[in-house]
Amino acid sequence: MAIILITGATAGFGKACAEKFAAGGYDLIITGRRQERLTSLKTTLEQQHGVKVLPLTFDVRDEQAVYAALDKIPEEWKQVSVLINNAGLAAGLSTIDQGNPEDWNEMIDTNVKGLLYVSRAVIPWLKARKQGHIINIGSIAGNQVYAKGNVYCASKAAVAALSQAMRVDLLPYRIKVTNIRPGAAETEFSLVRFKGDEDKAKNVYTGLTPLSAEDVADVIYYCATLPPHVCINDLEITPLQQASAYYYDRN
Ligand code: NDP
Ligand code: 8X3
Repeated sequence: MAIILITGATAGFGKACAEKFAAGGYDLIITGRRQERLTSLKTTLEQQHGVKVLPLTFDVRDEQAVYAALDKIPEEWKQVSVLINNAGLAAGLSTIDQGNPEDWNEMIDTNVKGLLYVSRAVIPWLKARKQGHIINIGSIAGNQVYAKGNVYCASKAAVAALSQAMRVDLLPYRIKVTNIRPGAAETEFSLVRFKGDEDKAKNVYTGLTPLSAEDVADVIYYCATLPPHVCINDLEITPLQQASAYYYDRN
């Protein structure tokens, strides 16, 4: 059975993807920084679905830690079919002159450089087999900049550009590349953005039925299970009440 590697599987989209692919019978490599969550998810998914799950704990911003963790896994685990580059975050929401450079670094280091490091480690495995699929989790914010989103939006614009670049560079190897661009989805995303402020996080979804992590995982699963000759290059998904990054129809 094929192996799916998911970064950021301790919460949100990544965890929902792990559950969805495990239910489909796929073996999984799940990664994140919160080891206890990975261990608990491994136990649950192995018991519920009879699949094999390899948890790897590392920070995607740490280039050497990424390579050390991925290079040392047993050869049979390197037969990855799908890499889901999902680990990411928004930190803060401020005008461009007021933003905290530490937040900027965290977003660029995670959303852009972390995605590059993981891809650099995994692409040789896909190339060797002349098959595979890289699914990058971008955002609607990568195409449409909203007020105070500046650096987060820029990081996701970079994910869009890198997705196109991967698609072109990996074309001779018949490796699929998909950029998924979700709109508002209620996960731990806003809690992280507002540094644990639950009221601010809840307020993002007021008057709105947002996407759930499971909605997004369903779409990712669809993209990953199409026939071998079909590739979705780019896909935007929003709640019905969100027409763009800035137009909402709230109750
Ligand atoms: P969550 O906060 O629920 O999950 C984020 C995941 O990323 C966690 O598993 C976290 O694991 C992991 N992660 C974050 N930083 C690092 C790091 N430095 N190293 C390793 N893992 C890391 O958010 P979502 O599920 O919503 O977000 C997933 C992706 O989707 C992100 O790229 C986000 O930008 C994007 N997105 C989210 C949208 C939304 O509205 N929710 C919409 C569009 C895109 P841990 O903390 O354990 O390391
Ligand atoms: C997350 C979606 O629009 O809140 O990428 O930035 S948005």
